[in-house]
Amino acid sequence: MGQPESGEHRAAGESALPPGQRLQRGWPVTHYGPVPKFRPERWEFQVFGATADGGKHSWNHTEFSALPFSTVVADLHCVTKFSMLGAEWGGVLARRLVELAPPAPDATHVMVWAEYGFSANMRLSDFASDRAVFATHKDGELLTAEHGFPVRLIVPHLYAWKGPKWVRGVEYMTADRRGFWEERGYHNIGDPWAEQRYSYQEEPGDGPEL
Ligand SMILES: Nc1nc2c(c(=O)[nH]1)N[C@H]1C(S)=C(S)[C@@H](COP(=O)(O)O)O[C@H]1N2
Ligand SMILES: [Mo]
Repeated sequence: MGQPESGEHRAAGESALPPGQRLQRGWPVTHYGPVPKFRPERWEFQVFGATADGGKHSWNHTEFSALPFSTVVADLHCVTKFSMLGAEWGGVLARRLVELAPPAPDATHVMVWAEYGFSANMRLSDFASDRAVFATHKDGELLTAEHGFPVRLIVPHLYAWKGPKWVRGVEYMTADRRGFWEERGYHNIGDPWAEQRYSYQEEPGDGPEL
């Protein structure tokens, strides 16, 4: 069966568990490596790669904090099978950044880059979908350091590893390339509703050769 390009399987805020997931009370911390220290004077958010004007766009922390603020109610599904439902994420919509720093017409995918070189790739259509948000807040409060302060990505319709914490930039790409976990056995697309957990489940066309 074909997968939707950018699946919206239910209305915003409606709670349901994707197959194989269980409800988690509270909010565990899950990541690889240490929690980076935030240095506001050195922090910069960049959009680069295949941009429409060929240039790099960057925002310092003050500028990024002044971008239009939106909220999205969305769940978080970890591939290790816990889900957290109904959080309200506040921040900058990914599609707003796409408007401010548009991709070249031949850009098809993005790599979202975080501190220490962590990365996650996705289709530009997943990235620019309605509800993907660079969150600075959860339920009205600033994110804590271990949950990704100052900025993390939430892509509600993909597994949570597609949402890097401590994001520093977005690279527009004209061909797909695997990110950190996608190179290490996780599915290149990562739709939890289709249980796309592992790379061995990929079908031809789901991702670049491993
Ligand atoms: N930079 C970074 N972001 C990351 C990860 C990581 O290892 N490094 N892990 C991802 C995974 S697998 C999950 S489930 C979520 C967990 O977010 P949380 O710790 O806020 O619950 O963060 C994602 N973002
Ligand atoms: Mo995860």
